[in-house]
Amino acid sequence: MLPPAIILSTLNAKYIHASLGLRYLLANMARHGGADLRERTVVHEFTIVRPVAEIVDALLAELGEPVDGMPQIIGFGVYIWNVVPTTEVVRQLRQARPALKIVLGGPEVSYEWEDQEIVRLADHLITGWGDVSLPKLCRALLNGPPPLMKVIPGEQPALADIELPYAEYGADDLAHRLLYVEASRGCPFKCEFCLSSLDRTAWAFAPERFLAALETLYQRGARNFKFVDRTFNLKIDSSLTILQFFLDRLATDLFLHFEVIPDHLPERLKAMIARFPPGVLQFEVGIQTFNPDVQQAISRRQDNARTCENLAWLVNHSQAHLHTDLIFGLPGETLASFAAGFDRLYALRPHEIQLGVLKRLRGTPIARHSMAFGMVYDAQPPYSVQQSSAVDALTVLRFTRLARYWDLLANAGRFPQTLPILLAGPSPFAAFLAFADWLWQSTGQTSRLTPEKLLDALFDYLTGPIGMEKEGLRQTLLADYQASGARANPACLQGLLRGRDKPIPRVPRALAQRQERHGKSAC
Ligand code: B12
Ligand code: SF4
Repeated sequence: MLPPAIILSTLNAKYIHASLGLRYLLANMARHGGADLRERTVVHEFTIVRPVAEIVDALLAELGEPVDGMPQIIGFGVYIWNVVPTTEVVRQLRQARPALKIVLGGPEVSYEWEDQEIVRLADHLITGWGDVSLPKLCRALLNGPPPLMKVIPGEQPALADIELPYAEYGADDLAHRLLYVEASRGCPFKCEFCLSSLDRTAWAFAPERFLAALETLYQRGARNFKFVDRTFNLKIDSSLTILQFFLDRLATDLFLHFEVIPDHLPERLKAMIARFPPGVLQFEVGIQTFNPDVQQAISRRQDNARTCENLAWLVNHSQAHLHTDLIFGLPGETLASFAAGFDRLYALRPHEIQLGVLKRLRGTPIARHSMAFGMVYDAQPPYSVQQSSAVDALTVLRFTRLARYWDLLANAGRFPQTLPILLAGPSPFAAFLAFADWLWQSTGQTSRLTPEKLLDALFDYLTGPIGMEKEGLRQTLLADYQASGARANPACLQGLLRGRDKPIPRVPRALAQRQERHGKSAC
């Protein structure tokens, strides 16, 4: 058998994330390149934790021995999470097989690519959409005439001219991975920290075609759908059509994830959301900031009052699991104004508040504020903000630790009874910041903090600096510990856990289903 002519590859953030982009490229090889191209194309995905040498070996093995006169192509999908190791992979492949044609694409190399080492090492780069341009480039590289340009702006066809990729999800993907699906591309909004702000508008795939593809996936057993649409609730008619599709196919293991804008939840959408049972819907709701001056500076249009009303409705009247996001370090945002925003959000009790630090993504318009707002960003991916005129470098580090601890203590859902005690007072943010500072001083750790260490730390902090009574607190911690299903023996619960012979049953679906989420830079 002939070795593949084209390998499509990428390094995913984790195994659970299957690359939707590569599957689009594969699905469009026949239509825009030719049936023969499709037959000779394979997808080979890795994760970013895999050692570079192993990735290179695996790709070389897949390419087989070079055959004279038979060109081969590798295309890499380059993203913020993989650009560093992918650069190394490309460097080593270049050395091992100088004749190999290396083509790049993906958001991380679509803007400000002039200074990127990975682009220098590659033969070609397609910026933006690759669905049509990659098959055409491969055809030219394999059959001539050779392309004249190294960097090719990706063609953006009508969505009707793009083959849908869902048949490319294999049985393993269906069984073990998140299935990314896309009802629309693009975003009409202009939030300057976000790459989608460059899109100008959103384009929707024809609903019949999209739903037919979902139906096939569903019939094949798919139950876990993660919509990558930038704003699922942009056009309410299509949101309703999609939700109705799933309402008609409710199954105990159905799970749907959507990114939504918080200030657009008309009654008919609410009515539909309310019909879903617990455990099915998960909404990722970007708040980012409640500070109107900051919102204006970064061109984020958000009605804060309506946002709060809608969140309150979702928390109190729907069964959807709510992930909310805040970004620290936006131009003009101080620690105090961020704290006020956090307190406002926390008061609404969403299930999770993800705390992210601003990143200056390549191509995003937020760069225009760097001078005026004293923004300093890390030059290395993910280009996190290091300081601004509103927050100094130490405050950013202090916040980063707080965010980590917040994830472990609050978002992980392990301390539902103890957390409100810890956050009591006029400002939950201030209370948590004080705890985070204390935890850092007493442990010097932000990782390897087991649930038991955290529990003992909470006990020491609340009975020490805060002065709470020990026995009552022990009972609260015990209840949280037992409900979480953990089975070790924290020091502060010595004597209380004896006689526990049976494993304690594992808990709420929401906790069990907690997954890595997008966060921060979306909606
Ligand atoms: C799924 C996803 C993730 C997953 C990871 C998925 C994976 N495969 O591992 C998770 C949740 C882990 C994630 C995390 C983050 N993400 Co994310 N994520 C996405 C999301 C929602 C969907 C990607 C997708 O499938 N898109 C649909 C496909 C069709 O588009 P595409 O991937 O861009 O592919 C097209 C082109 O790029 C091109 N193309 C792709 N590959 C190739 C290869 C070749 C050879 C060619 C020619 C062309 C080409 O052709 C494709 C078809 O047109 C996008 C937003 C979006 N809707 O796109 C953000 C997005 C990719 N993420 C982004 C960011 C910023 C992050 C975070 C930094 C956010 C944060 N938490 O702060 C983290 C980083 C994680 C880390 N570990 O460091 C940015 C990208 C920035 C960048 N320069 O890469 C995006 C664009 C969001 C945004 N609007 O700003 N993310
Ligand atoms: S943050 Fe959301 S609403 Fe704003 S531009 Fe990005 S995708 Fe669009």
